[in-house]
Amino acid sequence: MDQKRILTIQDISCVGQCSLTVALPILSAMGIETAVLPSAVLSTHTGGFKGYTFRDLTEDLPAIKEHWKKEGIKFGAVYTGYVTAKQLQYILDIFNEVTTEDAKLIVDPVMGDHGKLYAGFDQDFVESMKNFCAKADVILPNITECAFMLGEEFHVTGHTMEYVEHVIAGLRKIGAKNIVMTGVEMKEGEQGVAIYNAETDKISICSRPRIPGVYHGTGDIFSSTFSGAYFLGKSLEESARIAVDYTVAAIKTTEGDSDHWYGVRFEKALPELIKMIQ
Ligand code: PXL
Repeated sequence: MDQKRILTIQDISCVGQCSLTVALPILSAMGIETAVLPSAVLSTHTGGFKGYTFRDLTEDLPAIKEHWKKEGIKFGAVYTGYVTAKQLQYILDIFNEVTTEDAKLIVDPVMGDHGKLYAGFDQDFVESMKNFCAKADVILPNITECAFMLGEEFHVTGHTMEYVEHVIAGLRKIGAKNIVMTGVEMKEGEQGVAIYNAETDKISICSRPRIPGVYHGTGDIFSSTFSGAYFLGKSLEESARIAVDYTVAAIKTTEGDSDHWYGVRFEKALPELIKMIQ
């Protein structure tokens, strides 16, 4: 069986343009066969809607893995997003038992943004996620998630090179290998990512002019695009650059559209993504 497929594990927020409803179309547009494992099903995401439903699918994970094993199904990479603490061990079992030998584990440690943890996440989860990140080939935390994993205060801006180096050193101490930190603002009016390449032991920065406003779900757009480009064999730095450029293109589709507060119209920018990876 052709095993060149990626597995992404995160929730389905039925409405809200985040997690699986973003990852699947992005990876598909990049020409990648994508298998999905929903960690939970929510009526909407938790970032601004009230009274959402939440169906936890944790106990389905082991049986799903057993079925894939029986069928001889394997994955060339696993990319994880919004998951629960108990699922982390099940996900490691999946990674150990149903992936090809050279498979990569790409972890977006989804748990917070803008200096706060998302609803339902606590310090215990942060500790579990730190252990999980140590098993990953690449981690994709935003600056809030970095601060929580280091047990430090969150800085909105003023991310000097010394600060970036300090955070990367802290994450490496936890056991992280390759790191792409998002939401880095080193220069006034710019925003981007800091990339630590474990092979070359070098840090590089990729930034673009900052688009004012708060745009929900852009972390998932970034991580999905990064995972796709990396799975296609592009370098860490090139994958991060493509992901930055597509995220910016996706934000531009929704710039100034206050009616569309819950996500960005990334679908409109998919033709640009297809061109970017050619
Ligand atoms: O975008 C991250 C995310 C994923 N899934 C759910 C969320 C969020 C952020 O709020 O609520 C359910």
